Amino acid sequence: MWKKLRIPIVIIIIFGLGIWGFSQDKIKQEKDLGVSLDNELLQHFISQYPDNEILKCGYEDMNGDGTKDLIVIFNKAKRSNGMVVVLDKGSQYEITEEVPAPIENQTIEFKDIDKKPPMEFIVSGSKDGKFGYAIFRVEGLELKDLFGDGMEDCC
Ligand SMILES: [Ca+2]
Ligand SMILES: [Ca+2]
Repeated sequence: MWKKLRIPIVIIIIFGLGIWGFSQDKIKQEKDLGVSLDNELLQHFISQYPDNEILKCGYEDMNGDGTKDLIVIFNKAKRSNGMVVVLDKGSQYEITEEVPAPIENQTIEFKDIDKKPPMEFIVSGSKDGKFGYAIFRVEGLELKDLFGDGMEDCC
């Protein structure tokens, strides 16, 4: 009796673990990115940077024109990450210049630090246990680094 059942049970367990692992991956991916994969700005980024893994996103109006824009932190090469903002200009999307981004534990926080539009954002992260952060503002297609500490150690 048990001999006959053993193989089907093993198959069911392996198959079940596979589905569970896949669904966990999907949940993790969507949760970690900070935005859903079908976001149009994210899709635009993917079309322009097809080979870069996306690590973290932030979805807010970053240039004060009333449309939400997308901050994207992505992998460029081994231990080298970059960040851009995809701006939603209504009829078209524009991508800002690229700046270096932290290697690990990236977070994006929105804060209007000077109480004047547009909203600023704070990027923090680490590399080999060294923590750093910087405050950015989108000016035109430039990502202006307003203030920061330790970014050169974590990017
Ligand atoms: Ca905007
Ligand atoms: Ca501001």
